[in-house]
Amino acid sequence: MLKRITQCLIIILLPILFIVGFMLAAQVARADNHLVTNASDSDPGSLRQAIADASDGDTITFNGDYTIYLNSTLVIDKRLTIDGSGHAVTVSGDSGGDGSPDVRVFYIQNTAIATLTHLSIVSGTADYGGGIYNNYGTLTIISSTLSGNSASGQGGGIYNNGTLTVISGIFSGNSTSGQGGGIYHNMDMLTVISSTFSGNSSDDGGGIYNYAGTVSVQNSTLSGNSANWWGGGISVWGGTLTVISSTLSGNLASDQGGGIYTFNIGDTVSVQNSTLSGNLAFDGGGIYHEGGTLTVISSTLSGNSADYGGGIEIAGGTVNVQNSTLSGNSATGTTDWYGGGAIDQWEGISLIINSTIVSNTAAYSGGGRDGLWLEDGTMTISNTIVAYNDTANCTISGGTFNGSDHNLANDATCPGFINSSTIYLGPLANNGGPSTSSGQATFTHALLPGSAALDAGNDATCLSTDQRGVARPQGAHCDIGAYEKTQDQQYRYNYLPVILKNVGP
Ligand SMILES: [Ca+2]
Ligand SMILES: [Ca+2]
Repeated sequence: MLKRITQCLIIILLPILFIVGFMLAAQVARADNHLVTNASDSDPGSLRQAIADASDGDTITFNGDYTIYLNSTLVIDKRLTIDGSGHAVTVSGDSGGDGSPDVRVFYIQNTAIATLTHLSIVSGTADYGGGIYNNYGTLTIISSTLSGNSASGQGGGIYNNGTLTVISGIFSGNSTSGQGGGIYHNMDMLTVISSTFSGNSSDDGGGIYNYAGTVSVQNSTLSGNSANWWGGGISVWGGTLTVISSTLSGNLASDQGGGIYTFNIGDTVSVQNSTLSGNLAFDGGGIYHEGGTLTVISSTLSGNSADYGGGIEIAGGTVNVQNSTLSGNSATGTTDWYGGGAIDQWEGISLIINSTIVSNTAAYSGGGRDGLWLEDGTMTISNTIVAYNDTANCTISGGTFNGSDHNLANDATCPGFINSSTIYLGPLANNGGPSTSSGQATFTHALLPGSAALDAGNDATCLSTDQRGVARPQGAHCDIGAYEKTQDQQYRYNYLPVILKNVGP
């Protein structure tokens, strides 16, 4: 009987074992590794030969540090990983390495699912996508650098038509005379995570240009990028842009939108837990918004500068500013056209809730226009501090201003506001909250003991947390502004002088 059972098991199991063994062998075959053993562009052992030899699903690695000067573009048309980890691998579009770029580096076909990891992609040049052209493929770039690539048309670093994911990427010194110094993104999906864009340049969208696609920028830094016209950091023409836990600093647009430019009526732009600082433009130093919907949540705009709209220029559409801090922005234009240190609203609809708008300035020779300048459209404000903005917190020269819901100013220029001389605020500082790409939280102005903003908000209209994520209300009621003071902080501030007194010799 036992022998019978054993025979049966063998008859059943053997074919299964054969099939499993065959599948494993096939899988091993599908995941072949190809080793690049030299820096040549055509010999056996070259990257080009490895790409030609590779089957779908294979991986190419390197056995040393190589700088590969391409004589023509490398084309990827299959599922393939090129992995330079463990070595310094540079793939250059400069044929002959004579310092003069000649060809695009990578072309990704629509049949490709490509991963490029731990590579430097440099000195490529083309009409579209100097470093990489993604022709409706799926491309993932990890821990790689694109630098010094250029395009005469669009996309200095990358022209992307497909699905592109960039993780821990560095884009530096890429350029185009058209749109998208770092990346030109067309229609599809672009996700940028933990990456840096610096010193990229274009006419429109110094760092990133989004044409009607979906773009998500997370935990990333865009600094020192520039545009001859629009969007020093990022430019949006239709589509969706979400900026989360990121930093846009020191970007320049010679016309509109130093940090971000958003123009089209279909735009949906959201800036969350992010910092825009020291960006510069002619119009809209931090952000220029003309169409669609812009939402700024739990973010700080500081030290941005433009002739008008130092922090934000609202030229149309809808703008929501929630739990955000606009501090130390400046409108530098002196003639009658200019002003709006924090915000200039030319038209459109704005809704500002639980925000702190302080220490902004305008150089307008007629005086005023330092904080909020409403020229037309509708501006509705609640639970917000607009204070210490040089000579005038609000300048209303047109439109409809709704300011009667628990707002504070330290002058009488904002209709409906409570005019208070006791809005005690701490300096712009890291007062906690979720971390951003800078390694710090977005900066806020703390409420100091005795501030008229404490427990003076409207519990029915205040937001459920403050800029830092602290739940509202703390104490009896919501506080006014972007910062809700906790009881612990009350204790610390009250007793700090006593402690200091006992520390001395
Ligand atoms: Ca060359
Ligand atoms: Ca409170």
